[in-house]
Amino acid sequence: MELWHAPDARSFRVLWAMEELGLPCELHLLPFPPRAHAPDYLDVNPLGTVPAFRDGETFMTESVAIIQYLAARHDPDGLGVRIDDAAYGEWLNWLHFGEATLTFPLTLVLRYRQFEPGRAEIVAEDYARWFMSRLRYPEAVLADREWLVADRFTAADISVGYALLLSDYLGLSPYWKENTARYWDRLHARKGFKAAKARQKVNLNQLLGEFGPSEK
Ligand SMILES: N[C@@H](CCC(=O)N[C@@H](CS)C(=O)NCC(=O)O)C(=O)O
Repeated sequence: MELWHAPDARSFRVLWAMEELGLPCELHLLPFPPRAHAPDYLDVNPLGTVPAFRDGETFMTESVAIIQYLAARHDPDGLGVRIDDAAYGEWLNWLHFGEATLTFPLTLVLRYRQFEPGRAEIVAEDYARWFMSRLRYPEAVLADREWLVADRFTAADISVGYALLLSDYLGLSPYWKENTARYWDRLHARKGFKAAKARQKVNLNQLLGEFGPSEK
């Protein structure tokens, strides 16, 4: 298996799942955004986004679909939830919630606060609030659960956990409520999380040097 990844981008979900599962993978670390700093990457993934993932003939570019694929193929009773399990629908819902509902608003905060400040501060502000209001759902569910679904750590926790990682990076963690903050403590104490963090550790200048600046 091969994974194209930029530190702490959504491809972190896949790296984290790989480490939880102990699966070997060839890791291609990219500077962010790859379309500017690693133009050759467009030959691998014409979208220019990370993750990109290859497993034999299978090529995928959606982080949550990839962790669902890995869970179903390699750990259906661990990271995965089987189709005939009563928790299956709820598991799918959390998987998608992590990306579609939680990560999407954060990308607007990231863009208009970090990458293009001064262009649309109101959008960043609105979507930071949007994100906080969407956190109400996991906050409520986590009142009496350690993990989101199926009474165990699953790929759904990786999906939602990544959104928490990004919101922490964006300075929103002081606004999390108690259950969410405790859940985050459990998530980043995991061996798989720490191993993924260690594996992506790279000197940014080294990465940029390797790929070279680009006009594209
Ligand atoms: N829905 C996709 C989104 C992929 C995506 O947009 N990744 C961002 C990084 S978090 C990216 O590569 N952006 C670079 C760009 O847009 O050029 C997923 O979950 O994998």
